[in-house]
Amino acid sequence: SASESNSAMPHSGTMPHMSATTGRADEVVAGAIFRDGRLLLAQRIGPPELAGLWELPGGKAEPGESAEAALRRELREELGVEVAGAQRVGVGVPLDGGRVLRAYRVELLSGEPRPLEHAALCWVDADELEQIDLVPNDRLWLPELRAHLGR
Ligand code: 523
Repeated sequence: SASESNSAMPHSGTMPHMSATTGRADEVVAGAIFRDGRLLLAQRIGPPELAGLWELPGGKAEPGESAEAALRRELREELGVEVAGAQRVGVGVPLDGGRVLRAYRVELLSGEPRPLEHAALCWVDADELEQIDLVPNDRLWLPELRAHLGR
């Protein structure tokens, strides 16, 4: 296989979170959709420790899938919308299991977001973003999200 023949990345076969094609840790992608000075947040249903908290919607990229493709797929599944682009926002967050969580600004092309896999959705302005209970990882992106909202 490609991974066995490439000595620069010999371990991807035994490290399921590593991409055999890029040698980078697989991602969990999270999408920041802005509209009319507001940011879309989604309320998690689970697991219990995250249920009720708000996040940038997204999920695990598939092996070999680009961040932009993963965002298109995940936001179609979770919100029923079409998005494009992938502009990094804030720090990457190492997760248990070796993946890295990264946020990206995406542009809403079509569809009105619906909570197909979340408890609810909301659009927050800069003041509301400060008040809402975000999942702990997503709080790390507050400075950049605030800046995108003009604060
Ligand atoms: N986060 C997170 N913030 C955030 C997302 C989209 C994900 O902290 N905005 C974390 C939560 C989980 C991990 O990343 O620890 C995977 O996210 P999840 O559960 O939304 O991804 P899925 O839906 O692809 O995962 P499975 O249900 O396991 O397939």
